[in-house]
Amino acid sequence: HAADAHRTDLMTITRFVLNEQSKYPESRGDFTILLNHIVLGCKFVCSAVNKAGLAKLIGLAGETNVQGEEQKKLDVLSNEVFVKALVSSGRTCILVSEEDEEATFVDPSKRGRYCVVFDPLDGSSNIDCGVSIGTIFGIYMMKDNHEPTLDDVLQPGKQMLAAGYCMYGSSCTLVLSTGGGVNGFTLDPSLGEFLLTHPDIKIPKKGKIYSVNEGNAKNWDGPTAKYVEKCKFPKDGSSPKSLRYIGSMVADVHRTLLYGGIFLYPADKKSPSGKLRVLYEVFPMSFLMEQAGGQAFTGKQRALDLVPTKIHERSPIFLGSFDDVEDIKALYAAEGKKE
Ligand code: P6P
Repeated sequence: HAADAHRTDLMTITRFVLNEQSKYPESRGDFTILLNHIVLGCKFVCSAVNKAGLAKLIGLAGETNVQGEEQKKLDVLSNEVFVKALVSSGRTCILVSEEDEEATFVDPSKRGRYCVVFDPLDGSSNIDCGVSIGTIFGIYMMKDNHEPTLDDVLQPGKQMLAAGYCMYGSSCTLVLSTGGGVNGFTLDPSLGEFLLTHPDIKIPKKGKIYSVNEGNAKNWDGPTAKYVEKCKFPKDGSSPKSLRYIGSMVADVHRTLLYGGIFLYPADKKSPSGKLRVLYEVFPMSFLMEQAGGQAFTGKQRALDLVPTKIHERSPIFLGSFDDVEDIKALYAAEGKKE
């Protein structure tokens, strides 16, 4: 009867955030308005992603659609939707998107206090084969109303007020933290509302899954290679971990959050800073992991302590169950002592 309870509780994401907001009497509801616009973007992208296959089928995608317009690629469309939704919220001042080389500085007439960093459709190369993809976002708040500069978004992840992702898969699930734990909401298409379905998510302290692209093994550094070896051939007589790697960060992180284990995108000889982007992939997912009782490590430091110098900077990342990340931290520390 849990589903019925959700129906009668009707704990929508908007009501949930309003409840959170009521803890801050001085707040003027700006964050709730901002979040509502992010939720609107997610609903739109969810509908577009679900139609993508159909669009291809009836010849809408690719060259032109029935109106003779050029059918936009989903990641370009998603980016436009989020930029428009965030600007029109009147609550943002800087936007950093994976899709845009430069940051967007919102016109003073529409400016608010929040800086939003986001990947509008991460993993979009997986759309054609139906693998789950997602939107990832993080939110900083300007300390005062000085003229915004890039420095206002080149902040360590621990300065984020909130972070989340929306996964477009068999269902549309939005996972969010505003600093007081992690909650998951599932879109009920018949209501057009995200309902609370995963209250207070906590990641298991230790997991049985490791998640890495083994195809890069030739290029790994010592500690990563040693750690993966330990997962496959444990010396302490415990059973080997299972490998699960989807290749879409939102899907791999969502499974890690719910089932436990560790997700790794290490540096390697080809990409010394790894592949994943600090502001709108590493930071939001690290924020969520810490809020859920896990941790996130770059190979050198706590991921949320990293201070980015460029908006599209990359970093290696090891995140997930507290004990599993602790194990790889020990291997990097031992390596550090040797140097
Ligand atoms: P690789 C998708 O392209 C992405 O940006 C993330 O979603 C995913 O975790 C990673 O790249 C996969 O990269 O090199 O393993 O294919």
